[in-house]
Amino acid sequence: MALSLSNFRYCCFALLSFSVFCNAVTVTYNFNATWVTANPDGAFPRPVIGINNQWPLPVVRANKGDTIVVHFTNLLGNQSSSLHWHGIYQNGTTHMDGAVGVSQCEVGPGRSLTYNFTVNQVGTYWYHSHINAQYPDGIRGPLIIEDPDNPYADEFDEELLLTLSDWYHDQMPNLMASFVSVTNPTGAEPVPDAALMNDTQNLQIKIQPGKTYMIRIANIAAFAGQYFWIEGHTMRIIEVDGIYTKAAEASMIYITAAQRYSVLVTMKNDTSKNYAIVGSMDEDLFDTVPPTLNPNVTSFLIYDQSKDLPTAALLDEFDPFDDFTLEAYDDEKLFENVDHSIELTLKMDNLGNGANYAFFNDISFVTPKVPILFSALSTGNAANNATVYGANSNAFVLQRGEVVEIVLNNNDPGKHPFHLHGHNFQLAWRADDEAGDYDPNNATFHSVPMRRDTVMVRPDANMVLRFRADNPGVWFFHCHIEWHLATGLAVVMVEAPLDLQKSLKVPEDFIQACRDSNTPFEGNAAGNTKDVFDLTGENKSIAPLPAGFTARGIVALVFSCVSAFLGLAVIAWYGAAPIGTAEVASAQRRIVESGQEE
Ligand SMILES: *[C@@H]1O[C@H](CO)[C@@H](O)[C@H](O)[C@H]1NC(C)=O
Ligand SMILES: *[C@@H]1O[C@H](CO)[C@@H](O)[C@H](O)[C@H]1NC(C)=O
Ligand SMILES: *[C@@H]1O[C@H](CO)[C@@H](O)[C@H](O)[C@H]1NC(C)=O
Ligand SMILES: *[C@@H]1O[C@H](CO)[C@@H](O)[C@H](O)[C@H]1NC(C)=O
Ligand SMILES: *[C@@H]1O[C@H](CO)[C@@H](O)[C@H](O)[C@H]1NC(C)=O
Ligand SMILES: *[C@@H]1O[C@H](CO)[C@@H](O)[C@H](O)[C@H]1NC(C)=O
Ligand SMILES: *[C@@H]1O[C@H](CO)[C@@H](O)[C@H](O)[C@H]1NC(C)=O
Ligand SMILES: *[C@@H]1O[C@H](CO)[C@@H](O)[C@H](O)[C@H]1NC(C)=O
Ligand SMILES: *[C@@H]1O[C@H](CO)[C@@H](O)[C@H](O)[C@H]1NC(C)=O
Ligand SMILES: *[C@@H]1O[C@H](CO)[C@@H](O)[C@H](O)[C@H]1NC(C)=O
Ligand SMILES: [Cu+2]
Repeated sequence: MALSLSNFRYCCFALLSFSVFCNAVTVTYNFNATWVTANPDGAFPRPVIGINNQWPLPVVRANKGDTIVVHFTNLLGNQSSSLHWHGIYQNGTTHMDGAVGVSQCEVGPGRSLTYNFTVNQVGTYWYHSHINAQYPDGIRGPLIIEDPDNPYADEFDEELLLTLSDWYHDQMPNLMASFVSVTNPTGAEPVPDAALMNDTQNLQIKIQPGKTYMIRIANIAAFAGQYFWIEGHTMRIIEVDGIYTKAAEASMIYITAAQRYSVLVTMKNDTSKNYAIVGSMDEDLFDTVPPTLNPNVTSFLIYDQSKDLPTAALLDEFDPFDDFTLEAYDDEKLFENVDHSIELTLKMDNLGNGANYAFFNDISFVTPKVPILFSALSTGNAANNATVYGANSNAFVLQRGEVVEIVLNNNDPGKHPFHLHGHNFQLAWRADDEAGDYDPNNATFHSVPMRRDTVMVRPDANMVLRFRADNPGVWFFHCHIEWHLATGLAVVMVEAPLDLQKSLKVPEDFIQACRDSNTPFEGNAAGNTKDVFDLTGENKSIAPLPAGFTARGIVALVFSCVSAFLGLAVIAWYGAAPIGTAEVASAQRRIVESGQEE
């Protein structure tokens, strides 16, 4: 890390105008993405994606007001990459957001580009690549913005940082191939092999008795939310996803993939014992729990190195703190007058290849040919019409300053942690499990709601998020379970595109990344610059299954395919075709073919 000399000029200028920015500097990192070998759960070493031949990844750290510059080079050799700064608003720099296909083109092997953005926010964040379900292979790490004016500064002595995550022994491209497959018609997600804390297990944390620590906890997992508690100690929650909260006591918290918490923990004076810190992956998320899985990970608060490490007590049930009850520290009131309400209905279903996909309003997101930001910048006034972003982009155009509400109905029995880029949002309402679709007459609003950037909707239930469209840009809104993003659980907010056209100049290295990867960077989603309402040739999702053809039928088919009577079974299916509809027969044939390709 090197501090740039240009700080001086910036600082002097700032001194003349707003002294508050006087200490702002540019924090510069050179990051090479490289393959390294790691063995965080002690099972066996595997290739992981590191930075500068190092894994776990370096912590990116800056102060409020600083500019972060990351010279990023992809030295992986065999995969494209990018870096997304999770929770950073990128106000004025939406092209630095790192989401491939949304705000930038992929950084191909051997290619470089420079991320450059100013952080006028504080708190606990993280960074990860945002392409092809890649980050669970290792390219994810903490990003901390220190606050010189932390309102809780007088209440703690020291700061600690802990990450949580899930860990797979296999690499993502292999796992993706088996997940998105006719042989997995129910869409059962690969179950992690282990839980990690700070990218290891049994971490010993030496603490000083009597002191109070602010512990930053970031779940940088692919999939699993974790229950988190510290035996013998209570936590006071003071921050969620970069937003200070009124302090709230909790004995256990639930941290979904991509969420962060800061908690204050006061250590005992008594040094006669050490204590376990426990993370426990939420097994409700897993379709089947392998008998060998240990969902738990332990670290230890070390009061006295000479004393034993305790064995964590086993709990029969989990009773975590409900983050809906938190209040924002700054007392920002619930936005009452909604200008633009967007209803999103979530479902999981099969497409014509027999694999399982995720949908919002019956659309499964597919990366468009032209990254959405580039379409917004190059389609003139038509950028205000969502049509130009393509049939599978699920784009919503927002006008500057309007209060936007997302009503999310989860018609799926799974829990989903949703993340909005470019903003935090108010959690106006969240229903209990099985509540069904949103009913405004049966919802309770808090006058000062909790705000954050990632929040979980409960199974077969609903929630309502609100935010102000005060940040022109192109912002992904998606489930942060990487399996679900990869199968389309996303929409895109195109915020004030005509303002972007006036104010934004995309740097040459970002355009070069498009050229290098043969990605068109002008025109509508199909790359059409002449008639932006003609989307011929756009990327689309796989055609749906013919009506009446179910996942259950596919399971039966798969079993018949893998049986020893493969030939016979196929003949039987074809033979049956005349008495079914021709459509069904052809769908079956396609599935048989793709099954055989496996
Ligand atoms: C990144 O890789 C380049 C090319 O191999 C090398 O010159 C440079 O020193 C590397 N940077 C870091 C920080 O490791
Ligand atoms: C890319 O290279 C790494 C390191 O050699 C290897 O482990 C990995 O399987 C390769 N991945 C792909 C998709 O080729
Ligand atoms: C980062 O962006 C600022 C503001 O646009 C610019 O002045 C500076 O030169 C950029 N730094 C780098 C290293 O590109
Ligand atoms: C966890 O790891 C980060 C580096 O990734 C390090 O800065 C931090 O101190 C570690 N936390 C503890 C409690 O050891
Ligand atoms: C630890 O000792 C200090 C100093 O005597 C006291 O102020 C504090 O309340 C004690 N803490 C606890 C948790 O008992
Ligand atoms: C993991 O921890 C939970 C909570 O204490 C407990 O119920 C469960 O039995 C533990 N599982 C294993 C495999 O130890
Ligand atoms: C969509 O188009 C881009 C090229 O711009 C391509 O890289 C990508 O793989 C396509 N995606 C799908 C799902 O077809
Ligand atoms: C967007 O463009 C399409 C195609 O030209 C048109 O049918 C539709 O009415 C337009 N929508 C709006 C809101 O202008
Ligand atoms: C309101 O929602 C709760 C679940 O959140 C449900 O039990 C109750 O029946 C609903 N009441 C009405 C009037 O719909
Ligand atoms: C972006 O900056 C503008 C002022 O330049 C401010 O009004 C707005 O609240 C900011 N938005 C976010 C999300 O930080
Ligand atoms: Cu999900």
